[in-house]
Amino acid sequence: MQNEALVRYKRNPILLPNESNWWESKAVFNCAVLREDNRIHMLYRAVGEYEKYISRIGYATSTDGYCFDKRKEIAIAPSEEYEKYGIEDPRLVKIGHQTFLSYVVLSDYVSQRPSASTALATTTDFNNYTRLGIITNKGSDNKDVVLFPENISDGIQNLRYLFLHRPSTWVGSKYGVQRPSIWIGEGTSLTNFEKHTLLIKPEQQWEMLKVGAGPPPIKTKQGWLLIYHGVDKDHVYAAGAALLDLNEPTRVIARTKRPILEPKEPYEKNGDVNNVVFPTAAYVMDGKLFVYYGAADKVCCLATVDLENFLDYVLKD
Ligand code: BMA
Repeated sequence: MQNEALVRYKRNPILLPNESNWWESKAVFNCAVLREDNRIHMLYRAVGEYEKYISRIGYATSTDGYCFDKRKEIAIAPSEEYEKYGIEDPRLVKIGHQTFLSYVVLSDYVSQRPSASTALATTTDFNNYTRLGIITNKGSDNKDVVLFPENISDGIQNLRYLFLHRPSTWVGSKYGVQRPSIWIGEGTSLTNFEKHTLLIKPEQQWEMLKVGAGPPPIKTKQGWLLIYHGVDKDHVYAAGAALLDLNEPTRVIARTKRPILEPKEPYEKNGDVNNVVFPTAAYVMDGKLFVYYGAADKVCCLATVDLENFLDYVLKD
Protein backbone atom coordinates (compact mmCIF):
# COMPACT_ATOMS: atom_id res chain seq x y z
CA MET A 1 0.00 0.00 0.00
CA GLN A 2 1.13 3.56 -0.65
CA ASN A 3 2.23 6.02 1.99
CA GLU A 4 -1.22 6.97 3.20
CA ALA A 5 -3.90 4.28 3.38
CA LEU A 6 -6.82 6.54 2.42
CA VAL A 7 -7.25 7.90 -1.10
CA ARG A 8 -8.57 11.45 -1.50
CA TYR A 9 -11.55 12.05 -3.73
CA LYS A 10 -10.25 13.79 -6.87
CA ARG A 11 -12.88 16.49 -6.72
CA ASN A 12 -12.29 17.50 -3.10
CA PRO A 13 -13.49 19.60 -1.33
CA ILE A 14 -17.02 18.26 -1.50
CA LEU A 15 -18.52 21.19 0.44
CA LEU A 16 -17.50 24.84 0.30
CA PRO A 17 -18.62 27.94 2.22
CA ASN A 18 -21.40 29.92 0.56
CA GLU A 19 -20.59 33.64 0.52
CA SER A 20 -24.21 34.55 -0.11
CA ASN A 21 -25.66 32.64 2.85
CA TRP A 22 -24.73 34.54 6.04
CA TRP A 23 -24.50 31.66 8.51
CA GLU A 24 -22.22 29.51 6.31
CA SER A 25 -20.29 32.20 4.49
CA LYS A 26 -16.85 31.57 6.05
CA ALA A 27 -16.41 27.86 6.73
CA VAL A 28 -18.26 24.53 6.43
CA PHE A 29 -16.40 21.61 7.96
CA ASN A 30 -16.37 18.60 10.33
CA CYS A 31 -19.53 16.91 9.09
CA ALA A 32 -21.63 14.02 10.39
CA VAL A 33 -22.97 11.61 7.78
CA LEU A 34 -25.58 8.87 8.01
CA ARG A 35 -26.39 6.43 5.20
CA GLU A 36 -29.98 5.25 5.13
CA ASP A 37 -31.22 3.08 2.24
CA ASN A 38 -30.73 5.24 -0.84
CA ARG A 39 -30.24 8.53 0.91
CA ILE A 40 -27.21 9.98 2.63
CA HIS A 41 -27.78 12.66 5.25
CA MET A 42 -25.13 15.15 6.27
CA LEU A 43 -25.02 17.63 9.14
CA TYR A 44 -22.08 20.02 8.97
CA ARG A 45 -20.57 22.71 11.14
CA ALA A 46 -20.89 26.20 9.67
CA VAL A 47 -19.30 29.52 10.55
CA GLY A 48 -20.53 32.87 9.21
CA GLU A 49 -18.35 35.38 11.08
CA TYR A 50 -15.03 35.56 12.89
CA GLU A 51 -15.89 38.10 15.61
CA LYS A 52 -17.67 35.67 17.93
CA TYR A 53 -16.93 32.52 15.92
CA ILE A 54 -20.25 30.91 16.80
CA SER A 55 -20.89 27.66 14.95
CA ARG A 56 -24.26 26.46 13.70
CA ILE A 57 -25.23 23.24 11.97
CA GLY A 58 -26.34 22.93 8.34
CA TYR A 59 -27.94 20.00 6.49
CA ALA A 60 -27.08 18.50 3.11
CA THR A 61 -28.20 15.38 1.29
CA SER A 62 -26.79 13.05 -1.36
CA THR A 63 -27.62 9.87 -3.23
CA ASP A 64 -24.07 8.81 -4.15
CA GLY A 65 -21.97 10.05 -1.21
CA TYR A 66 -19.86 12.35 -3.41
CA CYS A 67 -22.27 15.11 -4.45
CA PHE A 68 -24.19 16.88 -1.71
CA ASP A 69 -27.01 19.44 -1.97
CA LYS A 70 -27.14 21.93 0.87
CA ARG A 71 -30.37 23.16 2.39
CA LYS A 72 -30.43 26.95 2.57
CA GLU A 73 -31.79 27.23 6.10
CA ILE A 74 -29.89 26.50 9.31
CA ALA A 75 -30.61 22.98 10.58
CA ILE A 76 -29.69 23.56 14.23
CA ALA A 77 -28.93 26.91 15.84
CA PRO A 78 -27.78 27.41 19.44
CA SER A 79 -30.88 27.86 21.56
CA GLU A 80 -30.08 26.45 25.01
CA GLU A 81 -28.02 28.23 27.62
CA TYR A 82 -25.42 25.46 27.38
CA GLU A 83 -25.09 26.08 23.61
CA LYS A 84 -24.51 29.78 24.08
CA TYR A 85 -21.12 30.00 22.32
CA GLY A 86 -21.97 27.61 19.54
CA ILE A 87 -22.60 24.02 18.50
CA GLU A 88 -19.79 22.19 16.76
CA ASP A 89 -18.53 18.92 15.26
CA PRO A 90 -21.71 16.81 15.00
CA ARG A 91 -21.53 12.99 14.88
CA LEU A 92 -24.50 10.89 13.71
CA VAL A 93 -25.34 7.34 14.64
CA LYS A 94 -28.34 5.07 14.35
CA ILE A 95 -29.08 2.71 17.25
CA GLY A 96 -31.98 0.44 16.38
CA HIS A 97 -34.49 2.71 14.67
CA GLN A 98 -33.40 5.86 16.44
CA THR A 99 -31.05 8.47 15.03
CA PHE A 100 -28.78 10.23 17.51
CA LEU A 101 -26.61 13.25 17.13
CA SER A 102 -23.77 14.04 19.53
CA TYR A 103 -22.31 17.54 19.25
CA VAL A 104 -19.86 19.77 21.04
CA VAL A 105 -21.29 22.72 22.94
CA LEU A 106 -19.32 25.67 24.16
CA SER A 107 -20.69 27.46 27.16
CA ASP A 108 -19.94 28.71 30.63
CA TYR A 109 -21.82 25.68 31.93
CA VAL A 110 -18.65 24.79 33.83
CA SER A 111 -17.07 28.12 34.73
CA GLN A 112 -16.98 31.68 33.51
CA ARG A 113 -14.60 30.59 30.78
CA PRO A 114 -16.21 28.89 27.76
CA SER A 115 -15.29 25.23 27.90
CA ALA A 116 -16.38 22.21 25.89
CA SER A 117 -18.99 19.63 26.76
CA THR A 118 -20.90 17.25 24.53
CA ALA A 119 -24.65 17.14 24.17
CA LEU A 120 -27.03 14.64 22.58
CA ALA A 121 -30.13 15.06 20.41
CA THR A 122 -32.41 12.81 18.37
CA THR A 123 -34.22 13.34 15.10
CA THR A 124 -36.66 11.37 12.98
CA ASP A 125 -36.73 13.63 9.93
CA PHE A 126 -33.68 15.94 9.99
CA ASN A 127 -36.09 18.86 10.37
CA ASN A 128 -36.82 18.68 14.08
CA TYR A 129 -34.31 17.84 16.77
CA THR A 130 -35.13 16.82 20.33
CA ARG A 131 -32.42 17.78 22.77
CA LEU A 132 -31.47 15.26 25.45
CA GLY A 133 -28.94 17.50 27.21
CA ILE A 134 -25.28 17.24 28.09
CA ILE A 135 -23.93 13.70 28.42
CA THR A 136 -20.31 14.31 29.45
CA ASN A 137 -19.05 14.70 33.01
CA LYS A 138 -19.02 18.22 34.35
CA GLY A 139 -15.58 19.82 34.15
CA SER A 140 -14.09 17.14 31.89
CA ASP A 141 -13.69 19.53 28.92
CA ASN A 142 -14.98 16.79 26.70
CA LYS A 143 -15.11 16.59 22.88
CA ASP A 144 -14.96 13.88 20.22
CA VAL A 145 -17.84 11.93 21.69
CA VAL A 146 -19.21 9.12 19.53
CA LEU A 147 -21.80 6.51 20.37
CA PHE A 148 -21.46 2.89 19.26
CA PRO A 149 -24.17 2.04 16.71
CA GLU A 150 -25.44 -0.87 18.81
CA ASN A 151 -25.64 -2.03 22.39
CA ILE A 152 -23.34 -4.75 23.62
CA SER A 153 -24.44 -7.52 25.94
CA ASP A 154 -22.27 -8.17 28.98
CA GLY A 155 -23.49 -11.77 28.94
CA ILE A 156 -25.03 -11.52 32.39
CA GLN A 157 -27.00 -8.37 32.88
CA ASN A 158 -28.61 -5.93 30.51
CA LEU A 159 -27.30 -4.48 27.29
CA ARG A 160 -24.71 -1.80 27.69
CA TYR A 161 -24.59 1.48 25.81
CA LEU A 162 -21.07 2.41 24.82
CA PHE A 163 -19.47 5.65 23.78
CA LEU A 164 -16.01 7.02 23.15
CA HIS A 165 -14.99 10.38 24.53
CA ARG A 166 -11.93 12.56 25.12
CA PRO A 167 -12.00 14.22 28.54
CA SER A 168 -9.14 16.72 28.30
CA THR A 169 -8.88 17.19 32.06
CA TRP A 170 -8.51 13.43 32.75
CA VAL A 171 -4.72 13.49 32.75
CA GLY A 172 -2.08 12.95 35.43
CA SER A 173 -1.16 10.07 37.70
CA LYS A 174 -4.75 9.63 38.92
CA TYR A 175 -5.81 8.76 35.37
CA GLY A 176 -2.67 6.90 34.29
CA VAL A 177 -2.14 9.07 31.25
CA GLN A 178 -0.18 12.25 30.57
CA ARG A 179 -2.05 13.57 27.54
CA PRO A 180 -5.73 13.85 26.55
CA SER A 181 -6.77 10.37 25.41
CA ILE A 182 -9.71 8.36 24.12
CA TRP A 183 -11.80 6.73 26.84
CA ILE A 184 -14.63 4.26 26.48
CA GLY A 185 -17.69 4.85 28.63
CA GLU A 186 -20.35 2.26 29.44
CA GLY A 187 -23.81 2.80 30.82
CA THR A 188 -27.30 1.43 31.10
CA SER A 189 -28.77 4.48 29.37
CA LEU A 190 -27.58 7.03 26.84
CA THR A 191 -27.52 9.83 29.35
CA ASN A 192 -25.80 7.99 32.15
CA PHE A 193 -22.37 6.48 31.54
CA GLU A 194 -20.98 5.30 34.82
CA LYS A 195 -17.94 3.18 33.95
CA HIS A 196 -14.95 4.57 32.06
CA THR A 197 -11.86 2.78 30.73
CA LEU A 198 -8.80 4.31 29.10
CA LEU A 199 -8.72 3.04 25.51
CA ILE A 200 -6.18 4.84 23.32
CA LYS A 201 -3.45 7.21 24.43
CA PRO A 202 -0.82 9.00 22.34
CA GLU A 203 2.04 6.71 21.36
CA GLN A 204 3.54 7.91 18.06
CA GLN A 205 5.12 11.31 17.33
CA TRP A 206 2.26 12.34 15.03
CA GLU A 207 -0.30 11.98 17.88
CA MET A 208 1.92 13.09 20.79
CA LEU A 209 -0.20 16.03 22.02
CA LYS A 210 -3.62 14.37 22.09
CA VAL A 211 -5.92 11.91 20.36
CA GLY A 212 -9.70 11.96 19.83
CA ALA A 213 -12.27 9.67 18.20
CA GLY A 214 -13.39 10.50 14.68
CA PRO A 215 -16.50 8.83 13.22
CA PRO A 216 -18.65 6.45 15.31
CA PRO A 217 -17.05 2.96 15.20
CA ILE A 218 -18.00 0.73 12.27
CA LYS A 219 -18.71 -2.96 12.85
CA THR A 220 -16.58 -5.24 10.63
CA LYS A 221 -15.73 -8.95 10.72
CA GLN A 222 -12.31 -8.10 12.14
CA GLY A 223 -13.62 -5.87 14.92
CA TRP A 224 -14.96 -2.37 15.53
CA LEU A 225 -13.14 -0.07 13.16
CA LEU A 226 -12.22 3.19 14.84
CA ILE A 227 -10.78 6.10 12.91
CA TYR A 228 -9.34 8.80 15.12
CA HIS A 229 -7.25 11.96 14.97
CA GLY A 230 -3.92 12.70 16.58
CA VAL A 231 -2.18 16.03 17.07
CA ASP A 232 1.62 16.45 17.00
CA LYS A 233 3.76 19.01 18.79
CA ASP A 234 3.40 21.47 15.90
CA HIS A 235 -0.41 21.19 16.09
CA VAL A 236 -0.70 19.19 12.87
CA TYR A 237 -3.89 17.08 12.88
CA ALA A 238 -3.57 13.67 11.17
CA ALA A 239 -5.74 10.51 11.20
CA GLY A 240 -5.06 6.98 12.42
CA ALA A 241 -7.11 3.79 12.76
CA ALA A 242 -7.61 1.02 15.29
CA LEU A 243 -9.61 -2.20 15.60
CA LEU A 244 -11.46 -2.99 18.83
CA ASP A 245 -12.65 -6.42 19.89
CA LEU A 246 -16.26 -6.97 18.78
CA ASN A 247 -17.50 -8.38 22.08
CA GLU A 248 -15.18 -6.50 24.39
CA PRO A 249 -14.47 -3.14 22.75
CA THR A 250 -12.26 -2.02 25.65
CA ARG A 251 -9.66 -4.33 24.06
CA VAL A 252 -7.61 -2.83 21.22
CA ILE A 253 -6.71 -5.54 18.67
CA ALA A 254 -4.71 -3.43 16.25
CA ARG A 255 -3.67 0.15 15.70
CA THR A 256 -1.84 1.90 12.89
CA LYS A 257 1.61 3.25 13.63
CA ARG A 258 1.57 5.68 10.72
CA PRO A 259 -1.15 8.21 9.84
CA ILE A 260 -3.72 6.94 7.36
CA LEU A 261 -4.18 10.54 6.20
CA GLU A 262 -2.22 13.71 6.96
CA PRO A 263 -2.37 17.29 5.66
CA LYS A 264 -0.82 17.41 2.18
CA GLU A 265 -3.18 19.15 -0.20
CA PRO A 266 -3.48 22.98 -0.22
CA TYR A 267 -7.06 22.77 1.15
CA GLU A 268 -5.72 20.77 4.14
CA LYS A 269 -2.65 22.93 4.72
CA ASN A 270 -4.23 26.37 4.42
CA GLY A 271 -7.54 27.47 5.88
CA ASP A 272 -8.90 28.94 9.10
CA VAL A 273 -6.70 26.55 11.11
CA ASN A 274 -3.79 25.32 8.99
CA ASN A 275 -2.65 21.69 8.71
CA VAL A 276 -5.79 19.89 9.78
CA VAL A 277 -7.46 16.69 8.58
CA PHE A 278 -10.25 15.89 11.03
CA PRO A 279 -12.36 12.77 10.22
CA THR A 280 -15.87 12.83 11.67
CA ALA A 281 -17.98 10.45 9.57
CA ALA A 282 -17.64 7.10 7.78
CA TYR A 283 -19.70 4.25 6.33
CA VAL A 284 -19.26 1.31 4.00
CA MET A 285 -21.02 1.19 0.62
CA ASP A 286 -20.48 -1.70 -1.82
CA GLY A 287 -17.31 -2.78 -0.03
CA LYS A 288 -15.83 0.71 -0.07
CA LEU A 289 -15.09 2.71 3.06
CA PHE A 290 -16.09 6.37 2.76
CA VAL A 291 -14.40 8.70 5.25
CA TYR A 292 -15.51 12.33 5.54
CA TYR A 293 -13.18 14.85 7.11
CA GLY A 294 -12.89 18.54 7.80
CA ALA A 295 -9.86 20.17 6.15
CA ALA A 296 -8.12 23.19 7.74
CA ASP A 297 -11.36 24.05 9.61
CA LYS A 298 -12.65 25.45 6.31
CA VAL A 299 -14.15 22.80 4.01
CA CYS A 300 -15.53 19.22 3.97
CA CYS A 301 -13.62 16.51 2.13
CA LEU A 302 -13.86 12.82 1.32
CA ALA A 303 -11.36 9.95 1.15
CA THR A 304 -12.13 6.32 0.29
CA VAL A 305 -10.50 2.90 0.34
CA ASP A 306 -11.48 -0.72 -0.27
CA LEU A 307 -12.62 -1.93 3.18
CA GLU A 308 -10.99 -5.38 3.07
CA ASN A 309 -7.61 -3.98 1.96
CA PHE A 310 -7.86 -1.32 4.62
CA LEU A 311 -8.61 -3.81 7.41
CA ASP A 312 -5.60 -5.90 6.31
CA TYR A 313 -3.50 -2.77 6.42
CA VAL A 314 -4.67 -1.85 9.96
CA LEU A 315 -3.96 -5.40 11.16
CA LYS A 316 -0.45 -5.32 9.66
CA ASP A 317 0.74 -1.77 10.39
C1 BMA B 1 -10.41 20.49 17.59
C2 BMA B 1 -11.85 20.84 17.34
C3 BMA B 1 -12.20 20.73 15.88
C4 BMA B 1 -11.18 21.38 14.99
C5 BMA B 1 -9.78 20.97 15.38
C6 BMA B 1 -8.70 21.65 14.56
O1 BMA B 1 -10.07 20.75 18.90
O2 BMA B 1 -12.08 22.14 17.78
O3 BMA B 1 -13.44 21.33 15.67
O4 BMA B 1 -11.42 21.01 13.67
O5 BMA B 1 -9.57 21.23 16.74
O6 BMA B 1 -8.72 23.05 14.75
